[in-house]
Amino acid sequence: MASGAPALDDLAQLTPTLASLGWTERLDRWAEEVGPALADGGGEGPLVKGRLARVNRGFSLVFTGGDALLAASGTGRTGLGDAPATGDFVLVRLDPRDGPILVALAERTTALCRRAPGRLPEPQVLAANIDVVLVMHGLDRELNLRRLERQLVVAWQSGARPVVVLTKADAVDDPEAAAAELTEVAEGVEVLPLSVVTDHNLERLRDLVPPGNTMALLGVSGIGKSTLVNRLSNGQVQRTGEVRAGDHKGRHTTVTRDLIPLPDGRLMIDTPGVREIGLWQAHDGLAKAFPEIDRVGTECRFADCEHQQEPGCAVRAAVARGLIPLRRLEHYRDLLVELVIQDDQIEDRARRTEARARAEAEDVRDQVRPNRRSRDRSRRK
Ligand SMILES: Nc1nc2c(ncn2[C@@H]2O[C@H](COP(=O)(O)OP(=O)(O)OP(=O)(O)O)[C@@H](O)[C@H]2O)c(=O)[nH]1
Ligand SMILES: [Mg+2]
Ligand SMILES: [Zn+2]
Repeated sequence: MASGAPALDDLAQLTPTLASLGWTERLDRWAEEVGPALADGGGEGPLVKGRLARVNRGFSLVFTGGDALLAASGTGRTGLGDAPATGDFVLVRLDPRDGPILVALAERTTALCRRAPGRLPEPQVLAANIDVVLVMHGLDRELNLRRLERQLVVAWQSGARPVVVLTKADAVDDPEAAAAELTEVAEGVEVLPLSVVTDHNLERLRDLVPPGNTMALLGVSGIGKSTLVNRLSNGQVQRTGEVRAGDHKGRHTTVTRDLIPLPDGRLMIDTPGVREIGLWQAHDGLAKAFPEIDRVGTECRFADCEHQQEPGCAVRAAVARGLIPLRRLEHYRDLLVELVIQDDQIEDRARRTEARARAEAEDVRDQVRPNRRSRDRSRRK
């Protein structure tokens, strides 16, 4: 946080009620349901409702409507199944001895999810319970269509509504022309050139996102995610960083995922820039991000046609007739292959986990059996 900037927990005062955090009656019913079960679990102390504003290693900042508190949230201590994520609706127990502990996560309505970095096929939730994903690109650099398409797959898969934001509109002569170029790759998605220098389209962004909604910001480092948060906060809330002069690369200024309430009643989840976002189980998102291929694909001879060499492929026919650009089909196929390989990896892992569990169960049986025999023998005596 920049010096003089309010700390994230000070911003909690901008959401004086649970409702202003996005808490709903559905969540009240959930809390009523799980509350008694948690009490039976043996813990002591009252339960408090809230929303996760930042997840640190072992501890999370929780907004509770007016105040913020720091709760232990390491899965080891809390017994939570899922890893908590920024934007989660939660219950915190105020344990008289151990202090606040995160004890329950509500089922997410939406989740912006990527494949976690590393070898194992695992998901990582970047932002939970969001209404809109701002897929952001900077007009100060060349537009990378493949990156945008990949991000749109991830954004659609979240269940929230994607909006493409082209930042630094003041850096080019004709930002609307840049937006118009994207109609082909962003069918059904609003594309909004935006500038925090001239305030171009800030009102339009507000029109697109009703107060009370939560937006997640997605994009590479240095494109102005945190700058937009600051502009809409009317002040310095997030630290921002200059881009490198030569190649306009950012410096990875933001390192945490933060839920930031805005004075106008909207909420934003600022995220660290990611260069290439890994897909996680995103077949639906792929269909929504490539709607023209999905539509024509229903006419392929085989229902599981991958539009490669299969006979009777309507998509390749549409490409041959110039109705779908080859570039679109090629990228679609690359992303599909990535997802199919991932499906195999997940299945493989599940199979191995099951085999290991079976082997362990047999081990236990082998260890128990001699004891049982000796007990039987002693009984016979
Ligand atoms: N000209 C211009 N510059 C902008 C605009 N928005 C952001 N910038 C500049 O872009 C640079 C990077 O902005 P940040 O907000 O730190 O970028 P970020 O996306 O949060 O980057 P990370 O936190 O590293 O992921 C800063 O120097 C901003 O002043 C804009 O609308 N116009
Ligand atoms: Mg930032
Ligand atoms: Zn096909």
